[in-house]
Amino acid sequence: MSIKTIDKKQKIKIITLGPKGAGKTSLLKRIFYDRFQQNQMVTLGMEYFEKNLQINNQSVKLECYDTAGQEIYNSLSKLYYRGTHGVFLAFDITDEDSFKRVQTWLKIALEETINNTDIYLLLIGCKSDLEQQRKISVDVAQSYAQNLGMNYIQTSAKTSKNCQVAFDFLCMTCLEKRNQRSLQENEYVAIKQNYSQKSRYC
Ligand SMILES: Nc1nc2c(ncn2[C@@H]2O[C@H](COP(=O)(O)OP(=O)(O)O)[C@@H](O)[C@H]2O)c(=O)[nH]1
Ligand SMILES: [Mg+2]
Repeated sequence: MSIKTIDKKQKIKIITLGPKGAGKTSLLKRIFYDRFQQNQMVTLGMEYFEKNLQINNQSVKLECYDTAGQEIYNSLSKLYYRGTHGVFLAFDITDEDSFKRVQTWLKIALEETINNTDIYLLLIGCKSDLEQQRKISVDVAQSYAQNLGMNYIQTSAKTSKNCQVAFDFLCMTCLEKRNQRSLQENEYVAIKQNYSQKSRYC
């Protein structure tokens, strides 16, 4: 009889959140297809990206969903958030309004996910190549992120700077969180089993 190895592929779901024009779709297109369009079309309908990765010897299927137009109405279906492990929370560093609106987005996301602490949010300052037009300083964005327990990374989909770094960081953190949780669950089962074994001898 042969023993089959079952490849238990972990699934990680990542979504983008943030105001229209922040640079969300461009960031994902750079990460997944290594390309950039100066006049990126407004996303219509949900866009889906997928990648199979090997992280720390673990097979991971990464599923990424991009908001598409709905951000205009600040309302996304609960389905969009369901099962999410990681979020690219994006704003445009050259636009003050974009930074204000990303804060509203965060509030909505926290309400929708009922403060699910398993979800990891990464704040992204997009368009870092436009340094001359910068309106939001690194300090302001970083301290906003820090106060809320998030990390902050600046990216440029145009030059590709930090796009892969942000992606790797988000994936690694999500996987670590997932592994920690399953470890805790296993420990809980082990304690429960141990307890019920002991109680039989009482
Ligand atoms: N210079 C520059 N422009 C960008 C960058 N990322 C996005 N854009 C432009 O900003 C606009 C909005 O980008 P898009 O990805 O559609 O934003 P979304 O609505 O958040 O998905 C498009 O015209 C993009 O070409 C970037 O890193 N640098
Ligand atoms: Mg878009």
